[in-house]
Amino acid sequence: MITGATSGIGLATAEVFAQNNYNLIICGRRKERLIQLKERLTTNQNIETLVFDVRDRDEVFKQITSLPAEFRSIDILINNAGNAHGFDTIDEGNMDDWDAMIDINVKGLLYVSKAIVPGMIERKKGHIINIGSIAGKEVYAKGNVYCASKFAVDAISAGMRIDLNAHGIKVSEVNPGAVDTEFSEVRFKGDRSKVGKVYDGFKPLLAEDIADVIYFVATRPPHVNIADSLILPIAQASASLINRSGG
Ligand code: NDP
Ligand code: 8X3
Repeated sequence: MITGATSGIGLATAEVFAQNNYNLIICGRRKERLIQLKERLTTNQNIETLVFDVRDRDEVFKQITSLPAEFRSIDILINNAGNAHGFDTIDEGNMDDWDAMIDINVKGLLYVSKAIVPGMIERKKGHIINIGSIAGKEVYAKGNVYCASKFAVDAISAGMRIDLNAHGIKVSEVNPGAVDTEFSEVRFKGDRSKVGKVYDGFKPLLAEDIADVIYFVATRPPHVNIADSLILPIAQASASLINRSGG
């Protein structure tokens, strides 16, 4: 099950797993995109779509419990849905943006996990892969609340790993640096003058690069857990140091 499969990293991840014949549950708010993706990816495997906003706790549970019987035993949960909203100093931050980041990136991830983890515990089997960020390892200027939401993902991942240790459930975290997706469109609310500058002068990661890592993490032997990983474009040395001399 992949949340945020309508775009970017989640979509590329759905493609990789589909190519490898996994049955998939693809989730997001944009229903049309999910339907098209299902049509495009379906070959021999089964693909189910679930349309819900991860912020809506009741809807999260309603949708997940409505899954047909053959989809209820979720083996791998990829908690990917999330975004940055806004890029402001703390005094200038928009409180609706703060709510969105905390409600989606943190609470949404918790709601989805809460709906799925008890089944994994019952089956004594499962793998949760949380998509964090370099922003969950280092704070950068104007990153404040987005960084806080991803630091929370980092803490929740470590906490899950401890609490689920006795149940044989793997918990992994994949933390990308700059990836060229719809992420900056969302962060800058479609302002092309700002979006266009984010990847100026260097080659960012592609969603496919992260999808490959997620697939690798998900397909290690049963005794191996890649607990944490940080993936950067070669031009990026830290959250705030990117060599933009690449033209
Ligand atoms: P995109 O904007 O391309 O994709 C975001 C996905 O999240 C979409 O499928 C969107 O689906 C889904 N989503 C957003 N809000 C909600 C919501 N309220 N309810 C349900 N689904 C939601 O960005 P990325 O692919 O880059 O982002 C994926 C993850 O990777 C995020 O967690 C992001 O923080 C993280 N990340 C991204 C980096 C980057 O540089 N791009 C770097 C590090 C981490 P829909 O709108 O249809 O609901
Ligand atoms: C996305 C990467 O550096 O824009 O999580 O915060 S960054």
